[in-house]
Amino acid sequence: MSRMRREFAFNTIAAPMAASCSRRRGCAFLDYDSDGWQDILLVNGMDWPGHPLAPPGANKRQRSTLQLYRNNRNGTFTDVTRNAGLDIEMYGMGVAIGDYNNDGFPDIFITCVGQSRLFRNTGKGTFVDATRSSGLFGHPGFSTSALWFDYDRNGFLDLFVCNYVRWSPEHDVFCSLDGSHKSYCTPEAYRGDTCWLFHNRGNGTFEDVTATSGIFDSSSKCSHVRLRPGWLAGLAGRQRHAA
Ligand SMILES: [Ca+2]
Ligand SMILES: [Ca+2]
Repeated sequence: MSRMRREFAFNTIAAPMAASCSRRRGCAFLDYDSDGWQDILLVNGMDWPGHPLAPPGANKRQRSTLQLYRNNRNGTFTDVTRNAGLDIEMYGMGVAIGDYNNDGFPDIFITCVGQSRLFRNTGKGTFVDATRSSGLFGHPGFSTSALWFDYDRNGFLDLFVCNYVRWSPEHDVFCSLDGSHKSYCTPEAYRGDTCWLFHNRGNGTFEDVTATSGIFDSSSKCSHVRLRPGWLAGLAGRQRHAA
């Protein structure tokens, strides 16, 4: 056996993106304009109301939105967030890409703290918020991740959404490592929350089938979801914390 070690090096090309993206969460490659070149979507959170201005001394709150970068086909990307209609603030956590209306253009589902959002691709380089018109509005949660998959094989992608724990600013729990200063709590400090399954009716709308499908579990604390290769069933994972 050769003892030669193969070493690899990667050059960063993300500096222009990182400059304005301090609250980065999920990200995705998608060819939103169907030109055959993968584009990049970055998910951001945002400050809570009353959060101290950053950087200190600033007199204006920094906006933090989704960010979409179009592939220029030459190794560079252009920020097209505003022109694409995605210049929107939210407490974003994750992203799932899928063509839920089978028009050939990938659509975007953003999991959020609060109301998650569905953005329909118009096929003209822009997106429209379809959260309400699709029937997905009215489901606030601590939604961490999501998955598109056709569980009933009717030809339309259905949507599985992971929820972490029951939490809101109004019902926060004080945890501390030193007995005085507030720190992040482990999931054990909170009640769980069920994941959701939304059935795609095939007409641009979804119905909540969480209960009828057997998905409902109010003790769940789900941080991520993935499909096992060759399996229809998804695998929802619980975040583990060291004791
Ligand atoms: Ca593209
Ligand atoms: Ca679509």
